[in-house]
Amino acid sequence: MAVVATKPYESLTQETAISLANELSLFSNEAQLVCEEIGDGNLNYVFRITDQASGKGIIIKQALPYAKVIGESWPLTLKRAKIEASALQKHGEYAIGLVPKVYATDENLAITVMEDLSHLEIVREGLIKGESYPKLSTDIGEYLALTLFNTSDFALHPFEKKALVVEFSNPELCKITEDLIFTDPFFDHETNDFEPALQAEVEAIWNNTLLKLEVAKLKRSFLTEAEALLHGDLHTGSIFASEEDTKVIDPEFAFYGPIGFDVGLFLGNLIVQSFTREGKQRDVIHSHIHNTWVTFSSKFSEFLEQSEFDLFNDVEGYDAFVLEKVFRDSLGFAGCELIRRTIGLAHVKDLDSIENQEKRILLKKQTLKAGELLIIRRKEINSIDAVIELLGEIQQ
Ligand code: SR1
Ligand code: MG
Repeated sequence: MAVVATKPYESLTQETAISLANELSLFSNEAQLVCEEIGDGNLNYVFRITDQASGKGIIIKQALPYAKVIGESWPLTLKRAKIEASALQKHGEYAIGLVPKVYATDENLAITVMEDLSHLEIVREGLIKGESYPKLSTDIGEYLALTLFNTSDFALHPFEKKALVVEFSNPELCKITEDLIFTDPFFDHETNDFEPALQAEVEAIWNNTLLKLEVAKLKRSFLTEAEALLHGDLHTGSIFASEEDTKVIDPEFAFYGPIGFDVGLFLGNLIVQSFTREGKQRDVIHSHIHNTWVTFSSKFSEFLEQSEFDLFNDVEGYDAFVLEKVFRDSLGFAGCELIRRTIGLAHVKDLDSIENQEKRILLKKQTLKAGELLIIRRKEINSIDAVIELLGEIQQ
């Protein structure tokens, strides 16, 4: 992989992105390159460069020195581009075929040049249209087990693991999560954004001291537990898929944190779909919720049994203890994700695109209720089936 240190930072344009692709010799001399900016996320530019002659493409993703969703008033470190490229490579060592290939990086320009995944679709968009992605939960369950186990103390020498903790120190992006997922939605904060019809539910959250105590515990886990190299933002907008293929993108929030955070964010985003769907369509999502946990936990426990670094892995009950902690953390983090995606700064299209106001508000209320119950009851919910039952009770 080329690591190029070229000019000082400047925002790419479609023209300069093509020049860069030529400089990197990623296309033949005969290539007829065209470029479009396709980024629809909150933070970065994404340029797709295609050779019209061969149809071959690449992606150049560039971090902006501020959060695109807010503007220049919210400055943001460019170091996140390096974190993202390094996390794609580290996770790609283990989750083979489940992350895009990185062709080049340039720290000065804050870019990652990578595989074009245009033949796939962003999972959030597909799910909203009713796609079922039959391989999604098996692939993501495996991705989670492979990346989280292999970057943890269960798989690495303590020196190697602690060096990675330093390499992936990502304070500014973590602060976004600390604020937007764990703090602001639970207080009357200016970043919050909710429909007036939810005022009573939102105020009930702000006044719920039991809920806030549990969120404080979850935030403390996020702040202090350096268990594994997380993706850090594993929602359905960070996954490309088709019927056959799944690729996890966008790990710019990567850092060493609690394993349940990645699992919980993914489950939380599936749970949103459980609310927006009905009948058999909803059953598809419930199978994905079930299968994500079953695939992740069975793989993780298989790996744990073979771990060379933890002499306690044969001790009766240890495996169950580790997985129970991850399960309960996951439920709590999923709950926080559900609440922040409904009333915080960064919403999800799954809910916001519902045109019928009555229906949209009802589903948002249900989503908030699920978030609250997952957080508060996470110590009593004993299985993934019990999570699905809880959703059913809220949906009645
Ligand atoms: C200002 S960033 C808002 C959200 O977008 C990212 O994808 C993360 O989920 C973050 O919380
Ligand atoms: Mg993102």
